[in-house]
Amino acid sequence: MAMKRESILVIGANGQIGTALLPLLRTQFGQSHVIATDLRQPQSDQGLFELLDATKPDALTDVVRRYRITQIYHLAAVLSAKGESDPIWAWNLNMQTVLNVLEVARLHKVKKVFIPSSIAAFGEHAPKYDTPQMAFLDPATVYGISKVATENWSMYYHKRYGLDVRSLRYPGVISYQSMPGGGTTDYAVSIYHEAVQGHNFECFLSADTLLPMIYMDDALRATLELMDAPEANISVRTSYNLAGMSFTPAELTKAIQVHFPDFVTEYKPDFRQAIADSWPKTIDDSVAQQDWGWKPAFDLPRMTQEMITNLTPVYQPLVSTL
Ligand code: AKB
Repeated sequence: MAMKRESILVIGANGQIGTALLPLLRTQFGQSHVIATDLRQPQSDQGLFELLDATKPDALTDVVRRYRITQIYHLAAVLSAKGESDPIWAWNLNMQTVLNVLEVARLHKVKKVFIPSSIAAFGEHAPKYDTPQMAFLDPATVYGISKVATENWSMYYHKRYGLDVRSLRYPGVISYQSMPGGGTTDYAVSIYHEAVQGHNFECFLSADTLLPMIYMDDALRATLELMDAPEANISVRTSYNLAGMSFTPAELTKAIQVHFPDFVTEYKPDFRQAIADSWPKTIDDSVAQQDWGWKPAFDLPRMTQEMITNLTPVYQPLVSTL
């Protein structure tokens, strides 16, 4: 297959989504056409990398010009739980990076930009079940507020300047490639790490907290399918609702017990419970289905099988020497 002559910039490449997305982008566009950037060096170096603080417009401009960037994936953000420890810092970091990306993309005629949003954009006054694409957005966290602002800025840049910005409202993303940091849905990743090590798990949400989640393979496929969709199909310029599956910590524990019957979860809800309670329980993503054919492939049992299969070898040497 002939490589597309694009030059792709990934901001926040060491994060949960960036780590898993980079290999796919490098396969699709070619090793020398994907530039990974982050505040810190990656743990393993697999391609072009630049240190970049995306809060600095000059530094971002320099990378975009030097590599003649045609597409930007902006994946750096302070997540829901961490953002609450320092709201003004979280707001400044999330918004400065978004505004720099949009403005530098506009000035340097970048063809396409991806900036994710989140289920955290919803709050108290959105319906909790089958939350629709168009719902009232009154988020409870600074992360959620920054995502609503990001959605509106993206739509503004599209309407005013014709910038092709695309976005998904990610549910909690579950993956084995790296640990997420600072999210409320992160319990659903940590639980697998404990289970494969033969440990029990202390959950910071209550047993019956139903939340929308998605397996990383589905989240990445959705991202690439959205970015590949013809521009004429994109009817939503704020951010698309995206559904994978919804489950509670108790249901996730049961799915893990199919593989590890002695596995036990203890429940000790903390401040993250109120954040989870402010979010949707299930998502209506019918607009994404209609516009660009979205359909998830992973349910809870299939994802659990994959997580355990991929994480077991990571801990095998440790477990067998105990
Ligand atoms: C978080 O929990 O903050 C994130 C999200 C749902 O956007 N995983």
